Amino acid sequence: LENLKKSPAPTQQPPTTTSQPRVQSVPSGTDRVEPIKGFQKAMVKTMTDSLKIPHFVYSDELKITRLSQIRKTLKTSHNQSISFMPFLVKAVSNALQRYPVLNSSIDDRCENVTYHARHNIGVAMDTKVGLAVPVIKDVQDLGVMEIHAELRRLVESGKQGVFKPSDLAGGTFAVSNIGSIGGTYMKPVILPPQVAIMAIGTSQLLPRYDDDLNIVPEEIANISVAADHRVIDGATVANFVKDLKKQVENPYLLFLNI
Ligand code: CAO
Repeated sequence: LENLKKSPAPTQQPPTTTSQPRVQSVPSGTDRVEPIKGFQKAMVKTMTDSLKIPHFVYSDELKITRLSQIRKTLKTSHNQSISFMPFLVKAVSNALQRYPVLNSSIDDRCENVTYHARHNIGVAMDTKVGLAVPVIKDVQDLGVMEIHAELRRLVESGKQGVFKPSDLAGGTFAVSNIGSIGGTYMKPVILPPQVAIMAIGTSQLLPRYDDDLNIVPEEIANISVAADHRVIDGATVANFVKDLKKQVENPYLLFLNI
C-alpha cells in the first residue's frame, strides 16, 4: 500500500499500445467502395457463424494490485518488461485444467463435444492488417516467461501484418485484452468451433474495502467470459472465473500450478 501511495497510478493514464492506432481516412467528395478481403473477410465468416451460438456472458472484477507490484519489481530490479497478458494466459490455462469444458469444441450438428488436451490460447490482436487472433500453443506446458516470449513474437508478426498460417490455426480458447487500448467492459464474441472467450478491460485504481473494513486503493480490471450455453452452464463459468481470480489475486499460485 505504501508503494501504491508513493508511486503515481500508472493505469489512471490511458495505456500506451505497441502499435499506432489504425485511423481510417474520412471520405470526401464521392463515396468509395472497397472490397472486403484478407483478415476482414475471415472476420465476416467467423462472426456470422458466431451469431448462431446462444451466448451468455459472466463478468467479475480482478484485483491485480499484487500482480502489478510483481510486474513493477520485474521491470525495476530485473529489467524485464512483462505485460499483464502472459500471467493472465497462464491463469486461464491452469483454470482450464479444472474446467475442461471451456477448452472444448462442438461439431456443426451439435452432436459431439471434443475436449481438447492442448491449451491453444488465441490472443485477439489489433494488427497492421486488422483484427487477428494468433494462437499461443500448448500453454499447459509453458511457463509465464515462455508465454511472454511467444506473445512478443506474435505481436511483432502483427506489426508486420504477416503471420505464419500455423500461428492463426488450432485455437481452443481465446482472450481479448481491449484494456491495452481502453474501455472497462467488453462483451466478447465466441470464435466457433470454440465454446468460450474471455475479455479484459482497462485496469483502474479504485477504492475497495479490506477485511477490516478500511478503504484501500486496489488496481481493478474487469473480465467477461462469453460461453456457449448449449454445452456450458453458468455455474461452471462462475467456478472457472473464481479459480482464475484466486490465481491472479494470489500470483504465487501461477508459479506453483496448484
Ligand atoms: N489495463 C491497463 N493497461 C494495460 C492493459 C489493461 N488491461 N493491458 C495492457 N496494458 C498496458 C501494458 O501494461 C503496457 O503498458 P506498459 O508498457 O506501461 O507496461 C501497454 O498497455 C501496452 O501493452 P501491449 O499492447 O504492448 O501488450 P499486451 O501484452 O498487454 O497486449 C495485445 C498485447 C496483443 C493484446 C494488444 O497489443 C492488442 O492488440 N490489444 C487489442 C486487442 C483487441 O483488439 N481486442 C478486440 C477484439 S474484438 O474486436
